[in-house]
Amino acid sequence: MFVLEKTNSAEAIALEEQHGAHNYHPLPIVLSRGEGVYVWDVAGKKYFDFLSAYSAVNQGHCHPKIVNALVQQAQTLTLTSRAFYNDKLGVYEAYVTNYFGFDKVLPMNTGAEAVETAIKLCRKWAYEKKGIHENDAQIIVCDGNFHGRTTTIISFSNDENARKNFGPYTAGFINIPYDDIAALEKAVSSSKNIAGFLVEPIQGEAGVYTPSDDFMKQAKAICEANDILFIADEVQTGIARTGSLLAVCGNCTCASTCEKQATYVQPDILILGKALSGGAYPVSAVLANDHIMNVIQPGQHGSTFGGNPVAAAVAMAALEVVSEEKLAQNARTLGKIFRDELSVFIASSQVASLVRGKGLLNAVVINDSEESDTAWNICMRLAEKGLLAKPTHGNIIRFAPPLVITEEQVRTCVAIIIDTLKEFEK
Ligand code: IF1
Repeated sequence: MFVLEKTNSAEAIALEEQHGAHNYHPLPIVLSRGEGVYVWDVAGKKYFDFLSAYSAVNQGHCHPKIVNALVQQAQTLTLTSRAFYNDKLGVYEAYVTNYFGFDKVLPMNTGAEAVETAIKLCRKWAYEKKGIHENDAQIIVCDGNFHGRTTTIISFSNDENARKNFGPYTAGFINIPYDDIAALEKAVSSSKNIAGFLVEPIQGEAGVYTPSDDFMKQAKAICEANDILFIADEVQTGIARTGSLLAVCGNCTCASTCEKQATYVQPDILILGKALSGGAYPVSAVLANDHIMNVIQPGQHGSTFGGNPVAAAVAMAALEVVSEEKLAQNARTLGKIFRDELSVFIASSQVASLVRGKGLLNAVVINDSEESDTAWNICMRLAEKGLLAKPTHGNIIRFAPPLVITEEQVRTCVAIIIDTLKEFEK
């Protein structure tokens, strides 16, 4: 028997090493508690969490309102399957569709499942509404994309690590460069079988790559003109992370109910996950209007856990927290401070070459090759100083704290980051 209280870091790491598949390479930090912007390791050391479980914990760790919803519902009814109705799902469906301004939602659990759902929905719509011949539908996707890890999704990834030796791959996707309107126009006019354009408003995995300001708007216009579904994967960028409720909202802090509709690009299909539950439970969703969503009929798609009462209760609480605590506004204001402060340092830095991002989804590009271990070493040193972040693509460090962070905490953390980068100046 393992005595949990005595488990120290080395033991915890050794257990994972021996008994778990080696599909991750974590920093050697073993966490055992979280609250708000903080997490603690097994030795009691406190850290600022600048990963937020890849933006799932936007509302902060263990938010009491979300935990309370989880516990209350878990003590009442956890799972019915969709063979029966439950008294929470409809309430949640009404809430979430109103919140984001769509007719209908299809509830799933993980981000990848929601992306799969969107792909299936788009294809079915293409055959039954647009009149594309069966099995001929093509979906345009972008180079550098990250949409999850299912067999179909990795089929259109360019990340060799994510893709190699998992074939044969699913057909039906056309890759174009990201943030390239001309390439989109060319791909759209190359075939009559284009059903959809699947895109991340900011590419997270590619290193927080933010497209030009009007890319989303122009892409949407091209889709509209050609009867192509604009599918936004906001699994990582959505739910206030980038300083607006959705990254496609541009400068708005609320979705379709917002008065500044001018900057809002309404996707035909919206994909959400991660922070939809505040990290308390796997909850994802696909939103669309009736003329699209109604192509799915009983028996054609689903999930044992999708739309379960715990997920419904948790997601409602998580979205309430986002509005009540004005997290989009906070992300926008504090993200600007974060980038402004770091830019001043980076202007004269040899080790960091750029800070980029939107709201509180930011990244610092380290002035070294992707193969170098500089970014990793910087993250190890940041951890020693009480700040957790993780490199992506070898030389980029992503900084994405919970959105409940305060201005004072942001300034403290910027100082920690600058002090650490200084240690690596050549
Ligand atoms: C891993 C990155 C983040 C996503 C978008 C769908 C999904 C994701 C835009 C799938 C998931 C993850 C998963 C995580 C690493 C990660 C990630 F580094 F790859 F880019 F967040 F920053 N669409 N993103 O970003 O959602 O099925 O995982 O719930 O290790 O795979 P999921």
